[in-house]
Amino acid sequence: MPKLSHKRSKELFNKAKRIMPGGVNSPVRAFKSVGGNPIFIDSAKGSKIYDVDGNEYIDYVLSWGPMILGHTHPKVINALKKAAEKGTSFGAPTPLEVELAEMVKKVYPSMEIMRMVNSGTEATMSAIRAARGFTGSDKVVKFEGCYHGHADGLLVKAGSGLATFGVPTSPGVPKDYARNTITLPYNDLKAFKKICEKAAKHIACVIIEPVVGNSGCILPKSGYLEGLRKLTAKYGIVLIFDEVMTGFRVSYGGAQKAFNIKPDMTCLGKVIGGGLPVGAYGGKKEIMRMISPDGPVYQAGTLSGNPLAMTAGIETLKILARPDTYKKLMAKSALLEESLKDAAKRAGVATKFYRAGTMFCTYFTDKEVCNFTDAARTDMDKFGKFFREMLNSGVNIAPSGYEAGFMSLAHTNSDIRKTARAAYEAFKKVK
Ligand code: HOZ
Repeated sequence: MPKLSHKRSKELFNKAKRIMPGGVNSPVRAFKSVGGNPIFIDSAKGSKIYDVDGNEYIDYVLSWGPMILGHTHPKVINALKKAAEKGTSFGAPTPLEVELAEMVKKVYPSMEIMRMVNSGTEATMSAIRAARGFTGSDKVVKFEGCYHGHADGLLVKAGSGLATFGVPTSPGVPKDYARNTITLPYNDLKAFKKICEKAAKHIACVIIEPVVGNSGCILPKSGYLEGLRKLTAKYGIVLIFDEVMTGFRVSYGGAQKAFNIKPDMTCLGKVIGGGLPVGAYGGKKEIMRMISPDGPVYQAGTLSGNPLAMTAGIETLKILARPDTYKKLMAKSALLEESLKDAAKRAGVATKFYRAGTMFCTYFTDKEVCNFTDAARTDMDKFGKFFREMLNSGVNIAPSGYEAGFMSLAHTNSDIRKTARAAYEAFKKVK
């Protein structure tokens, strides 16, 4: 297949490198671990994105998850146009934020009280602050390979953004902060039990991606999340589900619905902003009533509850609430799974494919991937080659073997067939 031209993207990347770190505003976008130059995007529609050189790609990055309806959904765009004409930011309450919060609570009843913020990073750091304020303890337990945004203290063994570049923990995080973060292997209940027995009174909370989306797509072993729930309840530790990625993706009600676990607190982002910058954190009344001005734990934001972001979220959730939406999303995701597994098998390349609802990942390995160590042992060189072949065939997957892929409502069976054909050719070259 002839190579696609990326002339304009290359020129822009060279320009960008002179003015931004690595030429990007978020590290994984720089393509460093997969080789080549990032493509600069001009526009997007439905399941496709278009780069500045006029190339078309079937998109499985979907802005790293939020575009579950597909890009530029007319209902979202029209509502945004109307909302923009009324004002883009007021720094004051609006009916929209109440409407979105009520819509979210309907699907995530564990979020009895919630607050809107501007990103997943803000949601997780604020949830942890609330848990610390509530318990009076400082320590946080997180799991290797789980990413909870880039707040100090959470950048410890934090999966994709760091793992892609081989840095387990970021410099610039004071040792005193990192000291309060206890990191354990994911899917290892014994390790968690041990730490509870040793240090429960110092632990404010446990934060977890219930399905790890920042080391590919790692599923919880049967009984693992239930075990965490039981132990945290026993020891009075706040259990925080970081559903920024899994929310509305693993199922309509997220991982908590799919695995039937009620966390004390939940963080959302991505999908609930319909492609605009949004995060939300919420949970049990008694914890959330600690937040200012109800309580003493301070957290604020000029753009929090922004009317445009709320509008995009509301329109997205309205469509997600339709009775047939998830049936369609799950059928498309299952078809992609079946087609990619079949392509790898026919090409004779060893891969493991994992899927949780509309999130998925292909690892180049013949061994099961149950935690970050397993993910790091998979063949990332093969992944890089596979990525480049797919891109050249017009299929955009995440530029890191530590990231998940996503399905949208806009993907057609023909997109999926084209993806499977491209994957078969790419798998043959990778072998
Ligand atoms: N590692 C981030 C998502 N899991 C990357 C986000 C971005 O570059 O936009």
